[in-house]
Order: sequence, then C-alpha cells, then structure tokens
Amino acid sequence: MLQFYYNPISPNARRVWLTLLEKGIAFEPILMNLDGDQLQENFLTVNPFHHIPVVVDDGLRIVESLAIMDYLEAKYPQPTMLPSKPQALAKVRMVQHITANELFPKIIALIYESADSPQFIKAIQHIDKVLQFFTEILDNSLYFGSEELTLADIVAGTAVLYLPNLGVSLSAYLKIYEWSERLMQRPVWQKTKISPEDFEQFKRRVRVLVKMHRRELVSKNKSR
Ligand SMILES: N[C@@H](CCC(=O)N[C@@H](CS)C(=O)NCC(=O)O)C(=O)O
Repeated sequence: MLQFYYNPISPNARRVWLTLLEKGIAFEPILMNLDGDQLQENFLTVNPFHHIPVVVDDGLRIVESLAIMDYLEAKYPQPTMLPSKPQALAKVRMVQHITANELFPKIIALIYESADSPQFIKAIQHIDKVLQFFTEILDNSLYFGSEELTLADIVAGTAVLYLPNLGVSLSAYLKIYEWSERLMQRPVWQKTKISPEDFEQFKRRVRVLVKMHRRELVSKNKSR
C-alpha cells in the first residue's frame, strides 16, 4: 500500500493529504513529528533533504509535494484534478507556483516577523497583490481553471485558509472568500480542518525552523 510520511500541521504535507483523500486513494499514514523525526538516520535515507511530505508507492520514493500531486493525478486519474485545455492548465500551474513562491514565504513572514517591522508590512502588501491576482484568475469559475476541484485549489486552499488566522481578512476579496467557503464545505476539508491548538503548534514550529534555517545559512556563508 502507498506509504505517506506526513504531519497534519505541515502545509506541504496537507496538499498531498487532501489530494489522497479527495481522490479516495488508500494509504498507510506515517506520522512524523517535526521536532527531530525528520533528522533521524532512517528518515534521511527516505528524504536526504529532511522534509515531509514523502510518498513511497510501488517501490518508488517521491519527494516534493507538487511532484507527488502530479504522480497521484497520473496514476489515479479519477476524479480528474488537472484540466487538459491549455488555458485552464496554465491557470492551475500559475496558482500552484504563485502559492509556493509568492504567497507561502509571506505567510512565514507574518508568523516570524514582528507586526511593526518593515518585513511584516511588505508581506501584507505582497499578500494583497497575490489575492487580487487570484481573484482575476478565478474569475467566475467555481474553482481555479475548472468547475470542479483542481490541484491548484488544494495548493492555494491550504495556504489561503491560514490567512484569517493570521489577521488577513478575506472579506475584501469577495470571490476568494466565496471560494474558500466552498472549499470548507467539502467533507474532506471539514474532516482535516486544522484546530486552533494545531495552528498555534504550526506557528511555534515555523519559528523554530526559520531560526534553524537562518543559522544554517550564516554558517554556510562563513565557511565560503
Ligand atoms: N518544497 C518542499 C518543501 C517541504 C517542506 O519544507 N516541508 C516542511 C514541513 S511543511 C518540513 O518538512 N520541514 C522540516 C525541516 O525543514 O527540517 C515540498 O513542497 O514538499
């Protein structure tokens, strides 16, 4: 059976978790505590970059959430979550990459930086730009690039749904607000909804990991 290394508070793992559940794929969950399990020798042989999610299926080990989602879509095509028409496919890919490259780093900034810092204010402005762009892409469709749920909705949904908990209201972005409500009505999203306690735990973990990565960067630069 497909093995899935994850933690429910990890947004990257949540993308894959929701894809597995939405597609009804049977899997063996392997819970990883991100306070050290990911650095254990036995996990480093699974993912040398010490990240979740990881999927092992039919003898193939797959890392990187977006690559895993593509694998799941190709191997388990029903229900289809990747449109084939060029324009729709472009919308899906844009939303996935904008979430990973533009939105998510700013969510981390909202958690890590103090509310009166220039970095925090810049993060809020950048998130506004992303939400306006998403409004344009969504247009009058129910989901990104489709009238049915796509991989883009899963990737953007796991990030955008965190925003109200971080003080960014979606009410100024009506179409995005309605889309987020639509997602939350889906049984799988209800079932995996993050609790306030888990969200606090996620924020604590982010602060620790950002500190750790910054320290690693400083020591790398010193050794150059
Ligand atoms: N680009 C990777 C990022 C994975 C990632 O950063 N995972 C975090 C949890 S959300 C993690 O495992 N962090 C543990 C660590 O960095 O040691 C993906 O999309 O899968």
